Amino acid sequence: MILLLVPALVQPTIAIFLRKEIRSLSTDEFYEWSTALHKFRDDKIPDFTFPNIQTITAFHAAATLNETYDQAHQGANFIPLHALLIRAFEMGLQYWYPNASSIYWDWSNDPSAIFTPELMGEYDESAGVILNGPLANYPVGYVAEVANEDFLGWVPENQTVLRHESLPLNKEIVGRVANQTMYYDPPATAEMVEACGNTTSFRDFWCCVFYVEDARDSCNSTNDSSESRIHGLVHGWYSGYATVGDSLVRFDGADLATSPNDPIFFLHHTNIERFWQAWAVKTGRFMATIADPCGGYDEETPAGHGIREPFYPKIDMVDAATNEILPDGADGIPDTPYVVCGALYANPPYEYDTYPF
Ligand SMILES: [Cu+2]
Repeated sequence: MILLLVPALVQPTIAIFLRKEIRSLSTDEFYEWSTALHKFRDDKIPDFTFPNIQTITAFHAAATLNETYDQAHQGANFIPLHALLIRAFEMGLQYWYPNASSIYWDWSNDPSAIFTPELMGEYDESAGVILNGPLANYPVGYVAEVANEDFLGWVPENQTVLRHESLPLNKEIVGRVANQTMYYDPPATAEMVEACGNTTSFRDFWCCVFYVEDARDSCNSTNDSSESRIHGLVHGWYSGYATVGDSLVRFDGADLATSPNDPIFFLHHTNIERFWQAWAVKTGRFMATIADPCGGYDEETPAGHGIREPFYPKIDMVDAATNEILPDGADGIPDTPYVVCGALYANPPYEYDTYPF
């Protein structure tokens, strides 16, 4: 007799679709994906939490610039919050092109190879737009793009300073100058990624993937090494310097808050999400339980990062009863890392073509 071991949390109720590396898409597939991206940017989807990409940027910025603490990055929320945004981005694309998915960029392998006229395009620093290819004219010089109603609608009234103090809103910022010489090439290696696969707690895992100066305390000193800088190194690599007025500023994704305005953000973060899924398969799903679907998420995180603390701004996309992410929520309960883990970590509707460890 053969015993099939089925993890208790996996509920195979949703059709599983595939997330692929950008370079493994056919020309037609990437063209369709890009067309959906333009539509998601320029049009509006009715009855969807994020009617366009700009609103994802706005939510991300508002969470980042929360007056208590950066709720998007500097704590354990970093993983589930970005996974939710990646899934929301994907749902937006799928509205316009049902076969779309969140494609990823494996930047540990010849990272420059995607900034070509066939794929993500070359970038015009002075104009702030993508010059050629299917994404031609997509603006990545972003500040003007977010200073609109869609953006401000997410931001609490008392939160008037929306940006890091060194990068005030409405300054002209240039978005992407990939492969700057002051960065490693590749920005992070497959070995560094693999090291994250060897972590045995959720805390060590997210700390390994994420790194900025301010997170050092919450990640503790053992993570002050190159292995812990992966996410930020890649942002810096593809953004290079940002120009703010007359000066050059080196910053995360050019800006930690508004980085989703460059579509490469979603490919980078889908890759990060791929690590989470790989870790789930390798370790986490063994650790995940009904009571703790995040598999060891540490409650002792900075303010705003508790596993049962609602994301802020509040958002409702997860239907906790079915463990599904729906376009406009279903249960009326603000989402938390806990329910996102239940939907995406224990019950993802997608899988990847390859896993890094
Ligand atoms: Cu972010």
